[in-house]
Amino acid sequence: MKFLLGGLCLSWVLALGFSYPWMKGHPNITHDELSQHHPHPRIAGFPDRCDGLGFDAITLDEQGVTYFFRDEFLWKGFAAPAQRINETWPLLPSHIDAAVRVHHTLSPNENDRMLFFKGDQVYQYFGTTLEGQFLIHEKFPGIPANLDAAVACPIRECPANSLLFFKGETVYLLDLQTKLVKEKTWPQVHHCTSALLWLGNFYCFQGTNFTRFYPGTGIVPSGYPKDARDYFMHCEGRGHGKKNKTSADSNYNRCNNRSFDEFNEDELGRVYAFRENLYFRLDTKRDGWHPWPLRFSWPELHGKIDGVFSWNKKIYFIQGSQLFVYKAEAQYALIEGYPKPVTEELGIPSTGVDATFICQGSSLLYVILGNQVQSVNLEKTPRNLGDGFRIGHSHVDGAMCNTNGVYLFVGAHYYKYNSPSDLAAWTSTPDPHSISLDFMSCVH
Ligand SMILES: *[C@@H]1O[C@H](CO)[C@@H](O)[C@H](O)[C@H]1NC(C)=O
Ligand SMILES: *[C@@H]1O[C@H](CO)[C@@H](O)[C@H](O)[C@H]1NC(C)=O
Ligand SMILES: *[C@@H]1O[C@H](CO)[C@@H](O)[C@H](O)[C@H]1NC(C)=O
Ligand SMILES: *[C@@H]1O[C@H](CO)[C@@H](O)[C@H](O)[C@H]1NC(C)=O
Ligand SMILES: *[C@@H]1O[C@H](CO)[C@@H](O)[C@H](O)[C@H]1NC(C)=O
Ligand SMILES: [Ca+2]
Repeated sequence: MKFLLGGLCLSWVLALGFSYPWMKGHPNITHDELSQHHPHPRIAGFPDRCDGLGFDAITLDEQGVTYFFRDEFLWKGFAAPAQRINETWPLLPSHIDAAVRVHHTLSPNENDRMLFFKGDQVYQYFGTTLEGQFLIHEKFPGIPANLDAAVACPIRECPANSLLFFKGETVYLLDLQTKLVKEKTWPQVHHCTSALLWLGNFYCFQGTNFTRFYPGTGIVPSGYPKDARDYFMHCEGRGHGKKNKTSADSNYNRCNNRSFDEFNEDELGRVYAFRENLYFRLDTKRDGWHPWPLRFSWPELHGKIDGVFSWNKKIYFIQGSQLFVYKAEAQYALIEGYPKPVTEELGIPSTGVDATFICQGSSLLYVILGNQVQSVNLEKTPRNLGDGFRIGHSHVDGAMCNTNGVYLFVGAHYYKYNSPSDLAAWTSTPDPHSISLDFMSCVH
């Protein structure tokens, strides 16, 4: 998937030969095959996904493989040729209306199920096993038959685990916990023929066109619609393979052992790695990998981040002398008045910050400058740098604390300490580990 005008395209990434786990869905396609910029072979009697006719439904399965459905066919992943639906799901009808992978972590019997909608019926599968067939209005009271599209909105992307259904002008938001249905009309998102959540981003497809939207508001950022053939698949003469970059030095290549600027885990469990103007989402790794521009989540942010931390349901970014503070709800929103000078806000220097971290449940912010770590109690006013300590690294790129401990990121490696006090009391530097192997799921 691509975003030129500040991004890259799937076919371009494939052309650069990103290693296999970059995305799922083509386990039988080798690295070398992906490196060649050829569209998939056509099979007589089977449709070509590049014909511009769009899809009946798109969804991921419980392993993170994306499926595109049309008529009695499906395409598995982003590059494979068409096959018949009944080869994978023998009892599923053709010409489905909508498909969705349910996230319902509080209800294991419903979590990670695939639901297929057709007419007034809903088919529930776990993997390829049909678990039941229901009437839509019985399983989901308030949701109409003959849907256009459906997409799941898990708790990290929506205030509650929800399903979004599209029919004509209307969007139906079903809260899976309370079973309440809200109806919305979103002027920019309607008549979706299929819908998809991929690595934290929501898409409404209208035929081969698609728009990205925010599920809380239905707002579409500028630049849409785009043509799915340039982003979600590999089509001859399409895509954007012309960028003058090599995979070896590209910021986009998460596996090249180049440094990252920062890492952060927020209070909703969203984990990010930041590199220049891009971020990777780590908690969605089972669904694949893709670099996104910062503005996809934080429209006001551009360029290298010096420090990031989450505290009090907000996410804080230090960029040079400026501090950006966002409300960290399902969708991030810049708090009015920001950015503000970091020195006034946090009492820390306006230059030289290499990394910041805070451990959940604590209000003690750690600021790393060179080999010095100093702390600020965010609950005190005025905020001032407290006592510091030295660490055994002359420079770190980024730092993060989560329930497992404190991680310092230096070049291609990270060093793990059990706690801030463990870091303060260091006598010898722990063994370096590979960021690309342990954080970015790269295989070598
Ligand atoms: C990969 O190909 C082999 C042989 O062609 C097949 O048995 C296997 O099911 C395929 N794996 C997947 C995940 O499609
Ligand atoms: C799938 O459908 C095709 C066409 O209707 C049929 O020829 C084939 O036998 C079916 N395969 C299975 C596994 O049901
Ligand atoms: C797709 O988008 C283009 C503009 O980018 C528009 O001209 C075309 O009518 C759209 N097609 C559909 C099916 O909405
Ligand atoms: C690509 O970049 C290289 C080195 O920066 C340069 O020599 C070359 O001319 C560029 N190619 C194109 C097509 O812009
Ligand atoms: C990155 O580092 C890992 C671990 O040291 C190594 O196995 C791998 O080959 C390196 N990758 C590249 C692209 O240099
Ligand atoms: Ca549809």
